[in-house]
Amino acid sequence: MLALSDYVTVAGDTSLTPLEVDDAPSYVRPYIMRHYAHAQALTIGAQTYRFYVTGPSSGNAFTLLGTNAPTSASLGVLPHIHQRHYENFFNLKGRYQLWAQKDNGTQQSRIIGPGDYGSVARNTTHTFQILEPDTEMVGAIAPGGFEQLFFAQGTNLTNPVHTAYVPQFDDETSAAGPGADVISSLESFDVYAQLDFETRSDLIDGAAPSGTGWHTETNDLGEPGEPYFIANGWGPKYLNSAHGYQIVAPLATGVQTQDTNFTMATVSISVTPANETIPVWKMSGATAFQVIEGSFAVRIAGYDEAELTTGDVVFIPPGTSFKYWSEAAFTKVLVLSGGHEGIDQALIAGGEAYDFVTFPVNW
Ligand code: KMP
Ligand code: CU
Repeated sequence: MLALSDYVTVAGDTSLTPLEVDDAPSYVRPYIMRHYAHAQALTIGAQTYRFYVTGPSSGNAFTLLGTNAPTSASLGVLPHIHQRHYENFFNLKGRYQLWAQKDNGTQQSRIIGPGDYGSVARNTTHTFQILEPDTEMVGAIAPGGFEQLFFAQGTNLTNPVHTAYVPQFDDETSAAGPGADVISSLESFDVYAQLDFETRSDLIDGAAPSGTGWHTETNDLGEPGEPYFIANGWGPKYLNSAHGYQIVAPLATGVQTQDTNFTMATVSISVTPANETIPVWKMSGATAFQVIEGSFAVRIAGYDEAELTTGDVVFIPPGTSFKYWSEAAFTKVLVLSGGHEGIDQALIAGGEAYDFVTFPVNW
């Protein structure tokens, strides 16, 4: 039996449970996970996967995973479809190629560089290939739980150094994912192999088919169910000026994700003006932030303030009060939300259309 004093926190510690964890919790609670944390790291060929948010840690809202891998001469996974999961591909660093094709639609391919995004709705054939030595793909998959596939496929990695991926001294180690026999056996994990899919290689200026204006023209969010791609800075943007400046660039909204119940955006945050209060948020859905650049401070009700830098993740359960601000002149984060009314949508509703990726000069 616990004595009352067991519940009393020591001086200076405002929480019963530390905020920082090494693996995604098995139940819904606030937490911070550092970039390259253990995060149930596993390898599939040359790729190292980490799971920053999982089905259990998010109440099945979404999975947030990181894939670090070297340049590869082959596809990272054989072409496949998911019937239940919507996959969002973001690039934290390096470069990869993404292919996506819906039903009998045109096969799309893009070179996805830092800050670029590709949207792969359900029932879209897709695959990818890693193109640069220091590449990190960010995968945001809704609903949560898709990580079970990787837990079943991967080899657990012990990595006290927290190295991004395991150096491959052996040319025999396949950069590719599972073979045709294995990928065809994964239907219980919502993976349906599309072994007849032939990846097009006729890219011009990083895109196929030609004429998409990739990285030269603006990108819109797509029609529901259709693959679409948003180059870094080329998508729609909104300026929220309520407490300092925030530029919201939506990547997927309820219009696209529909009943997979998810939204995703980047938010660029200025310093806080002198004498400005920092607002308290309480969202109805799960919220996760992953830092892309800068220094992101967060204070969750009942916990000490925490400081996050590139790649670090904070997860905030529905109905939990929190505030955040930037400790750097420019901080950019990826924001994932369960439901259709995430913090990205709230910031857009309180903002106005804006054509720039940088803040105005004056308050
Ligand atoms: C087998 C698979 C998948 C896989 C790797 C495999 C799969 C899948 C992904 C994926 C990887 C990175 C992301 C998003 C998705 O990898 O189905 O950011 O979607 O070995 O079946
Ligand atoms: Cu997939």
